[in-house]
Amino acid sequence: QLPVHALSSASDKYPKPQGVAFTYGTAGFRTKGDTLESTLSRIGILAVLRSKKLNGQTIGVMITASHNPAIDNGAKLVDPRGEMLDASWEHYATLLANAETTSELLKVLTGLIPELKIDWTKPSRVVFGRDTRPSGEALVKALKAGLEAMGCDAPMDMGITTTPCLHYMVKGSNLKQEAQIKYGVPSEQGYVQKLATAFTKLMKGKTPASPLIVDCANGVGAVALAKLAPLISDILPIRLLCTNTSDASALNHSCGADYVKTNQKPPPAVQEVMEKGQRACSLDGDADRVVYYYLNPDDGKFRLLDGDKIATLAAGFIGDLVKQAGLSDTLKIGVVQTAYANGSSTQYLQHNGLPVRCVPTGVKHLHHAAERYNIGVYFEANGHGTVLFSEETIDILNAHEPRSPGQETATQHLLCLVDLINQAVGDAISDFLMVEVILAHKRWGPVEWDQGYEDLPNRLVKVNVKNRFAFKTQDAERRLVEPKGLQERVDAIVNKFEKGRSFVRPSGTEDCVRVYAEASTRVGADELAAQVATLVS
Ligand code: 16G
Ligand code: ZN
Repeated sequence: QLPVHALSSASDKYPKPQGVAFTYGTAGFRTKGDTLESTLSRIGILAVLRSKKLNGQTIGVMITASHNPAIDNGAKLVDPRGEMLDASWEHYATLLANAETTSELLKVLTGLIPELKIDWTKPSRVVFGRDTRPSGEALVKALKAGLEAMGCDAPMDMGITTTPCLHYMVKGSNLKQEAQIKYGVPSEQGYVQKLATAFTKLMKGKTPASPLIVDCANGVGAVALAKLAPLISDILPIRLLCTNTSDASALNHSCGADYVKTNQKPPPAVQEVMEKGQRACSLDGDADRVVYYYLNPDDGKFRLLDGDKIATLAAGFIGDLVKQAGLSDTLKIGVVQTAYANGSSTQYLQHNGLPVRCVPTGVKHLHHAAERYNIGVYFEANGHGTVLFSEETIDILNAHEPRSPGQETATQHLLCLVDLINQAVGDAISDFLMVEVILAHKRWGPVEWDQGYEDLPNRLVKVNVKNRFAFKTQDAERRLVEPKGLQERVDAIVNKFEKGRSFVRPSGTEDCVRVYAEASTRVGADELAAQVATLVS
């Protein structure tokens, strides 16, 4: 059954580079773009297997390296409901990518098909897209070679698109016709239209907002916003900055969400035009992550409104709508964070009666935990996140018979939010539109939003170690179990600092260990991070 001949020639055309080991990690494969062709051809093979295994449902492949420099690239698979590839298959991705030769690849495949109980007669459907990186084109070619060799039925090329748009596509493609009509047309145009319509409905009767600055990281977000922004310009004027996608070296360079979060300052291009009190946000290179910020009207100081601030804003607002709709006994809201969430944000949420769960770093962990609530709000501090409404919740909202005009309006707002907020994965654009809706409804500017709680000073440091795999964690990465005895020594240091908290975890994307620390003062946080880092290195 295995098309040995076609697979051999595809594999010969894209030989695996020697002496490189690929790993399908937290964000799929990620490394220098020019080393990834063989990996992409094999992702093509795996995508077909995954689709056949799931009865011909559409699988997605996204080619991107997100916030990394332009020279990097990467790829990840998207499962039928628009979520990340099931963790149990990550291992097969790594296995295929590391087969040294064509014959080894065929051997691995020959073993996998019976092991995974794949019915070869099933159809396979795959949709793929890429960000603006120059290596993307060659990687698409390699991917197609793998897909074709496996006899994939007409794979769909979305061209240059954002990661969340690809996830939206995959989810939409797998819906039955009736559900699809409600969801929206599975195409880029369909997605843009869906967001614009929901946003327009939610902003009805609200005074047009003051202009929002959006830093597109010189990436694909600029392409997407060039289509969306004109549709909503009379409700929300958007000033697009860092939109240069023709100069590859500009991507994520001195701009973007990661720059802002890491350097705790606006990108130079934003700084130049930003006025005190004006709100701005920065996307990352594939537009699945967003952070807000502004300059304090009094002293001009930079103030970051990160993923934690977005989560608290969203959870508070949605919680109020649920109450106003008369559904607070029926619909339970929960917030999911990681260990990186600022301690103040967690305290603030708990104080406001919202249950909070902490899970390991990485979107897939947050997403799965958020699915357990009627309404699950999840954000990483770095700006990855979204709000999930369960199927049951959507049914309850649709069937709800409001007892007052107030209940009616709140219910309609909640249903519009389901459309505005990407239900497959976090979307920087959809997320900032949600923030804009909330600010407009509350008549808040960034200052009022920021007033909820004050972030504890914090510090993140990277420590190079001999073997990061020697560091094993538990309790959502908050405690080390190995190397033995190290956690006790971390605890002893932490105890010396007021409001001190610190944890050590191996990175899932780089060869290093990360140390996070927070304390009641700036000096304290820096000192705590430095002491724990010394202990680890
Ligand atoms: C990946 C994750 C991101 C996480 C980061 C942590 C996805 C789509 N991306 O980029 O959520 O914050 O890894 O990186 O899951 P680290 O393990 O190197 O600290
Ligand atoms: Zn990203």
